[in-house]
Amino acid sequence: MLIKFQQAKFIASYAKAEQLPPSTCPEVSFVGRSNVGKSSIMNKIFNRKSLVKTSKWPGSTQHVNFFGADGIRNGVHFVDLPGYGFARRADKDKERWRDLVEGYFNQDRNFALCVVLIDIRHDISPLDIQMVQYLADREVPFMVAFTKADKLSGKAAIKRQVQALAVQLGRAGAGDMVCIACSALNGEGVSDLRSLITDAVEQAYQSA
Ligand SMILES: Nc1nc2c(ncn2[C@@H]2O[C@H](COP(=O)(O)OP(=O)(O)OP(=O)(O)O)[C@@H](O)[C@H]2O)c(=O)[nH]1
Ligand SMILES: [Mg+2]
Repeated sequence: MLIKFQQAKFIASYAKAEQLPPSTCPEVSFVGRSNVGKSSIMNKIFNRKSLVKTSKWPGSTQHVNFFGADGIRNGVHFVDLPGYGFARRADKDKERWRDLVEGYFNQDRNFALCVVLIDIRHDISPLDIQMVQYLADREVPFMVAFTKADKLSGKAAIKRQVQALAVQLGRAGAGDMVCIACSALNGEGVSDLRSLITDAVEQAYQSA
């Protein structure tokens, strides 16, 4: 493995988009509904228990958190973003989410890959569709990871559900995209995620 995922380090946490430093290497970001497991899958990718802060309660990640890993050219940054669709969230919090997430993607940055996480047990939500279309509009390379695959029983059920959800995304006009199942609990799909991330970062270096 080129990228030294296991030696990833916390870099910094930003409460406002304008505090973000210019990007210095390809960035891999994680987006999705609040509580879908963004921070958890990052820990699993890094093979670390709690480098990235997670919680049982939605709204755990409130800032844009940067992590870094070496091993590939000038390195790679991983970006943990706050989640969307937290129903009880106040308008002020929603505004902050918009400022942070749209603020991040609106900047002129080296976007290698955005991993959109969607719970494998639920239908695709309008917010997921909006997110995917938003990334497509901005030409940010992205893929979809259906998470919490451990909650379904058996490989056949997982495969069927991945196909069904991919069809839902396709029907919504989201276009073609890589879709995989993963789990932060049992590690399913994590090695595939690591290779997809590595390829995307290499691609970003080649096209820079
Ligand atoms: N069974 C199972 N639970 C998971 C998985 N991934 C995350 N969880 C649980 O889901 C909850 C939320 O996980 P987080 O990683 O904090 O979710 P998040 O998407 O970062 O949430 P926000 O920061 O609030 O947007 C925690 O209780 C996790 O233990 C998974 O793959 N399988
Ligand atoms: Mg989080």
